Amino acid sequence: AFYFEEPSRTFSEYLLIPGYSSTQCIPSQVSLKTPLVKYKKGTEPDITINIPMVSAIMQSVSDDRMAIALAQEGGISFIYGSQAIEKQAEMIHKVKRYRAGFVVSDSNVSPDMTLADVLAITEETGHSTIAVTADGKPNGKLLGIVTNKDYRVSRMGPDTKVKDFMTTLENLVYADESTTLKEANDIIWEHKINCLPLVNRNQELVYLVFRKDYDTHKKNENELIDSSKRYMVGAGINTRDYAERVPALLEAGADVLCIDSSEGFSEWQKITIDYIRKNYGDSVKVGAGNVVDGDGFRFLAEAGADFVKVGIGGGAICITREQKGIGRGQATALIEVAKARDEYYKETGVYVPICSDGGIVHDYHITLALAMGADFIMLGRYFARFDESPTKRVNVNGSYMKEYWGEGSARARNWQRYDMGGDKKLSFEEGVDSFVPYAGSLKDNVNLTLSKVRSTMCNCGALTIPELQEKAKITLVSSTSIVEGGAHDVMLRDKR
Ligand code: MZP
Repeated sequence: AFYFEEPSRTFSEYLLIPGYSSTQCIPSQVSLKTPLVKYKKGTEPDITINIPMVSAIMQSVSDDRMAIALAQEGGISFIYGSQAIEKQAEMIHKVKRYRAGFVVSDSNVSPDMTLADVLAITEETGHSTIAVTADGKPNGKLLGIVTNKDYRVSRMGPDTKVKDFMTTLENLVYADESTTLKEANDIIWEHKINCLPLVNRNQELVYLVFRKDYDTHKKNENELIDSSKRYMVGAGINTRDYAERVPALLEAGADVLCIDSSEGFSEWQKITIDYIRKNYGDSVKVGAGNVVDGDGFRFLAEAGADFVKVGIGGGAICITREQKGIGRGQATALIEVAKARDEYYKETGVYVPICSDGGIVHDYHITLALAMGADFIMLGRYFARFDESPTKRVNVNGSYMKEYWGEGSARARNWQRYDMGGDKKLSFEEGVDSFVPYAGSLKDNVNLTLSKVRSTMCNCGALTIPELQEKAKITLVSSTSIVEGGAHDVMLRDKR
């Protein structure tokens, strides 16, 4: 056997030593922008994120609601793959059709549908107005609109065709992409309508602007309606059903994929990446992992991964180390993989970002992970605590908690994540089912966390993540000094 000479260590065993900070080095000047996918020296990555935080590929963490909330803060979610392909694709689709600024609807009807069908759609979506496009498809040629109010007062029966009923284009007011939100609102009020269709030069429907939504977005009233941006979203895939799952996720609009596996140094991952490269070339971005050493990194980088995820056994809900005896302290794994990433860059001119996945307990662990070489961090427990996570909030002994369970638990049964080419089942558990303390909204928490990260970066004299990686001075701490790091030798007035 090969023996590593040093024990493997985790984040809590390290601290950062402050460096010189100039008067220019203030938190508001810090940029946390970071690459998500690989790029060649001298070029820009195709995808970057504005904050180095991504949410874990887990049932109890990343659904469409989480994805929208995190994208609004500048990060990205990877929607969990341990669900039916259609369901995962629908979540992706929901994120992609959501727009900042105004709520939009792309549920259209064709002129040949009946009024009963329209009423059902308005009830399901909660929108009182529906656009009628030539073939009923979103982004089709706009022919008119129909409202449920009109239908209710009409004497026409439910079988009446929309084409005999709709407000036709000649009588319709609409906006184009040069209309500002304020102008859109004025038109809505002037014409006493609920909804304003937005069309492009070819009179194809771009989306619908609703009156009620304006009020909540008054701050941006001079923004153009076509600047309402679509959010980015990622999706987990596995090494079994990729030939069916990948096309469906891409069709739904996924911006980036990630092979979700507890152990990524395997031929299965190469086969999956080969499939993507053969069918889509480099246009489809796919991350791979997880690995915990330089050999694993190089294997996945050479296989064509767009980023590589690092971490085995450090997740809050993970019992892989206990069950199988594999894994590595997260800090050591990260330091070694970062070294391999830098060597690979020197050799090939290709920078493959690395993601530190799991094991973040305190906010400063994020700063340490970045300083140790991570380009971005994947978090599960952290995000599971928020309103936006998909799980129930429950009262446990008088405290609010959110449910949080591992993908390798009997509850998630994500056997593909642990698949070694055997039976299609989870043979034994590698994760637990648990509660985490409820912590409120994602926005408040992420802002607080990142204010700490920015502040520490300034203490280290760094205004960007690469600068932090270059300048950081990191020290190991003894177990006695770890005790010294918390409040000690005092009696706390408030229980924390
Ligand atoms: P944490 O942020 O909760 O500490 O860790 C989240 C990470 O744990 C996930 O991104 C994933 O890599 C890993 N995970 C998810 N489920 C399990 C499990 O059931 C697990 N063992 O280890």
